[in-house]
Amino acid sequence: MSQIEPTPFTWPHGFIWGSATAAAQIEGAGHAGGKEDSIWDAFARVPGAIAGGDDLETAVDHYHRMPADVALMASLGLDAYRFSISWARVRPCDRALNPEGLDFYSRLVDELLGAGILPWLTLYHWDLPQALEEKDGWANRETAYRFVEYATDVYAALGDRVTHWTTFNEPFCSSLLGYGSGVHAPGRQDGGAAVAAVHHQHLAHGLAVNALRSAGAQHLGITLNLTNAVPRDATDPVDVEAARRLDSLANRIFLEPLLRGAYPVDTLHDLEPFGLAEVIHSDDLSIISAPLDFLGVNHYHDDLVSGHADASASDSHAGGAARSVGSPWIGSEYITFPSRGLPRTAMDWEVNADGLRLLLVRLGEEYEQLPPLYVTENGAAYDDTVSADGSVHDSERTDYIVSHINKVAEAIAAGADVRGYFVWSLLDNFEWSYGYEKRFGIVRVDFDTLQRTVKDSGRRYAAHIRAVHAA
Ligand code: IFM
Repeated sequence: MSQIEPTPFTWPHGFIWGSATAAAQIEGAGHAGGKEDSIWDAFARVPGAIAGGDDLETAVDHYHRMPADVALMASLGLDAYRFSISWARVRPCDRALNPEGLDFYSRLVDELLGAGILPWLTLYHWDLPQALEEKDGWANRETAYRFVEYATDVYAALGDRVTHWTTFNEPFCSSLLGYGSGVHAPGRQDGGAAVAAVHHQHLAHGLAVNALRSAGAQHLGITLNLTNAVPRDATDPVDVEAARRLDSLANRIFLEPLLRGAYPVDTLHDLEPFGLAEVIHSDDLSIISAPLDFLGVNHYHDDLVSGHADASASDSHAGGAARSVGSPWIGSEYITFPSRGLPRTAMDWEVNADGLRLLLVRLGEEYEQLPPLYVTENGAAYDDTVSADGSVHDSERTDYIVSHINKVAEAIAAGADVRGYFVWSLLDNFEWSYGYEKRFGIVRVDFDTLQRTVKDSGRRYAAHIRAVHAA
């Protein structure tokens, strides 16, 4: 039995309730309809890279089950569905367009609109075409220009029907983790490549915002996974320094170029050995800071941080993988994550709903140019049990979601301009280097039969949406 009740709250008019997925995690059809390898297909072939040796070839077969999945979304009463486009499906071999791949997304958008669901499109959720990685991927500035060509193609095909466009999802993971600590595709461990990837993704974002804006797009944004880096002991300079470094590399290296047109001075200094200054060309930051219509915030947990090696470190991580303490991109010998004794999800992430409230409020206080916020991902993995009758009573996930929604309400009451909430995820799916081991869905997927079953958390979320709309 879940324990936590929604706090009575008058949600702002037009507040969007949605759910999110990503192409690589759900679509399958890994090499069908003209799609070729993304970096994740290639990474999955590296022995030991993915738990259980899992791959993305079938995933949860959304590619073939799309109309039924949209019907499921409609049955939950979702206002919006946040999905991503597979670049390797649309432009598989670097530059040639694959009309069949694009057509899948066109059909998806029509299906969503037919069901009264707002399509919320993300252009890049980590799955670079392998053909581009073979030309040095995001470490190569040219990839930013290829991204704009791809974004322009997608806009030309869908811009008549899709209103909300996100350039990148969690660039922290696809740059620093993918190129620096190697726990995400393409699995590189090269501090210089990681720092170049950050900057080239920023550039790709800014160029795409300008291109899509010129083509007529009106709701353009980016999604970041942000954390509160809380020093374990605010009077201990070692802990304070560790928190500063994490804040620099997880938050400000993204927020400040995008919102203020400059890298933080301390970040530039920390990353000097990795050549950040050298990859920045003269007009880049004015391109990167093109005005945004929204900022997506993904949040699962925040971090208590220490600079002491013995501070009972955990492996929790903001955004999808175990943190590599002391890996080249972090530029710090020790950043550790002491336990606060809070409950943990199956990812070993602490449950601290108040961290979401703090983050949303803090962003508004710290950034004068902050556009409206959307919580574009929030949710939890737990080891679900299927009852004899096939139902899934996922009370921990239900409580997690309700408690975080309550904190979004508190943040709005405290002045944060939050306009939507998307639960991660609609479906159990491929959780990157964890393979199919971790279940985030509010809908269970039986990975053998691919049958979908709405969990209690999905029913509760649907009831919440109904109640808000009825109020
Ligand atoms: O599954 C991921 C998603 O792709 C990006 N944000 C975090 C989720 C959970 O790890």
